[in-house]
Amino acid sequence: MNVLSSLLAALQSGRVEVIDLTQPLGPETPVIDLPPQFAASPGVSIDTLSEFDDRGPAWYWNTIRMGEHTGTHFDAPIHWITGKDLKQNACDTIPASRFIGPACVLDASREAAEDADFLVTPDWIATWEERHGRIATGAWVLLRTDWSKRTGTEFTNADETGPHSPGFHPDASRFLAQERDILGVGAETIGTDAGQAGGFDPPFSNHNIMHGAGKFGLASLCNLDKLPPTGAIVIAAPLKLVRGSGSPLRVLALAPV
Ligand code: 23J
Ligand code: MN
Repeated sequence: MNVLSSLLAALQSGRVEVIDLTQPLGPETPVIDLPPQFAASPGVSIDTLSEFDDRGPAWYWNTIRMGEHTGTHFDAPIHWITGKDLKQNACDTIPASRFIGPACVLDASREAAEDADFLVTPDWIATWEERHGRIATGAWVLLRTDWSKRTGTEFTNADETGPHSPGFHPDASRFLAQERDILGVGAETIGTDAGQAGGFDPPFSNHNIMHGAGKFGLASLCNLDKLPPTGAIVIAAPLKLVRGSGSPLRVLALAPV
């Protein structure tokens, strides 16, 4: 059997399962809360064009309106000033082969439960690699924090000092972007940066460093607790928006059962 017929047989017999890493997308979807001097991301709005009525007697359909960076979404390098002049940096120009890669799942759920501002460091990644092997070529590096199990104010987790959610220390973003050959990083939080990263050097360090290196981001993922540390494959293909800086998308993992 060739590799694709083997894969199909494994999917159909249940030896490989499809895990949906995507949150529902609708008017209730939370959006990033930036400081008031910056443009706000609008929430999702959905308006019905017709629903088996005068406007369309046999069909139901809606219009959708939202920011590119809403819900479970993809960040392209063109999103950030550091990646704005790179080649093939937008949703419509990134080669489709770069949307699929092996998943490395970094489980920081225990640390994030103890400290909402927990940051992955290069040392912490070294410990992960001692246990699970070197981060694979072309990997999607997914940070499990169980943040997707939170809702409402627990998810945003803001106080008078701003949002508090886990993420990557700037040195960890640099390590992953420069010392490993990855597609990008994914997080369960509203964006790929830690809640407090607006005050890091550089601000929003993960965006700054990853996108400057031509790497991608995946935000608001879920079900990372259902993935093995290594061995799954992730498919994360954004809409082919012309000059798109990002896009909501369906993120799927293929995992051995
Ligand atoms: C704009 C400014 C800052 C951030 C973001 C967007 C995101 O997190 C995003 O969705 O890319 S941190
Ligand atoms: Mn984004």
